[in-house]
Amino acid sequence: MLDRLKELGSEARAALQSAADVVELESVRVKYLGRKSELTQVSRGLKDLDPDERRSVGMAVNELKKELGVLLEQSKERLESAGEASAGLDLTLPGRMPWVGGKHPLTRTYERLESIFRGLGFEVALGPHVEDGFHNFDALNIPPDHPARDGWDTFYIDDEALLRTHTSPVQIRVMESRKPPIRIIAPGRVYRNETPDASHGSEFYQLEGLYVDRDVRFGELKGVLIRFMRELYGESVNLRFRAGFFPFTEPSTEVDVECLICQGTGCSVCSGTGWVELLGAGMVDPRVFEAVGYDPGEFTGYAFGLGVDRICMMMTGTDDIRLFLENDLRFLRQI
Ligand code: FA5
Repeated sequence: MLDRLKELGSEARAALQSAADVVELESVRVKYLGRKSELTQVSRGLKDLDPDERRSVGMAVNELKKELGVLLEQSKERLESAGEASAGLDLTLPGRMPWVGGKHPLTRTYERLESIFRGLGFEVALGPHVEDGFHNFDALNIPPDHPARDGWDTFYIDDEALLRTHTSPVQIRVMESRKPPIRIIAPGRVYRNETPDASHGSEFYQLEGLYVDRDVRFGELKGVLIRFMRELYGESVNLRFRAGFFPFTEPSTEVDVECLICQGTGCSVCSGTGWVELLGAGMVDPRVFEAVGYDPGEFTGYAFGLGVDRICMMMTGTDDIRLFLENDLRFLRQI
């Protein structure tokens, strides 16, 4: 009996090792370890053997069952992983890096602007995107029949409500709620019903600045803007202050930066001029002070409004403003 068990063991080991797949392995298991297998029959017949033989054969049967059980598991693991590999899972391939998100270039630009202006003593104020005619126009010295209203192509929601066309209404809201001295920046999205092109969006970001106190002068405005531009673009940046017109500032100026996309040689972003307009500014008009209840004889101030998208274009070398709102990851990843 013991000799037969040895033979059976050798046969079973060979069969387990040579099984070509899990299906064949299962039939090997049934043949050597199943309920009708020879080994099970021997186990069942143990009770008919004399005590000495029963003990030695019993031990041999148990050891063989245990060994074959272990071999069976090992063969199963080997065949399963080979099956997965042939089904397309290659464990030796390098892993895929998870995508890491990042801040949008406009957000990063705004954060840079905010940090420069905070360093110059300005605090942040916010206002609503849906405005009324008083704050967006009237209080800024733009009455309903004023031709300057045409300069801001407005999206009206109804007779009274509109999408703000600039961040200047935040100036009014801040002055209505506080007394000078005031030194704020007001960032946010603005909306204009105009046809987009490489340097014009129909929705874009502005950053407003307002400083009101006694005896504020134009020279301070110029100094702050030059300091800001140099912090942003470096000491050697070329700027141009042009005379401008805004109903809410007098005198007014518009500030251009030499186009950093073409280095001033002319391209689609600067419309071939070599210069890009970045902001409008000026001394707050006395009529604006009157609209918010300040005494223009006592207070003076300056205000400015920057185009954040245009600044971002110059900082990142982007030659089309529309790319910022398309959210094409192939573009955003390059910045
Ligand atoms: C204004 O909106 C004034 N509120 C700015 C101001 C504030 C003047 C305070 C004086 C005192 P303007 O329309 O020029 O002005 O816009 C200001 C800046 O926003 C521009 O210099 C430009 O950088 C940017 N900008 C204007 N229109 C667009 C547009 N369609 N797309 C992208 N940026 C624009």
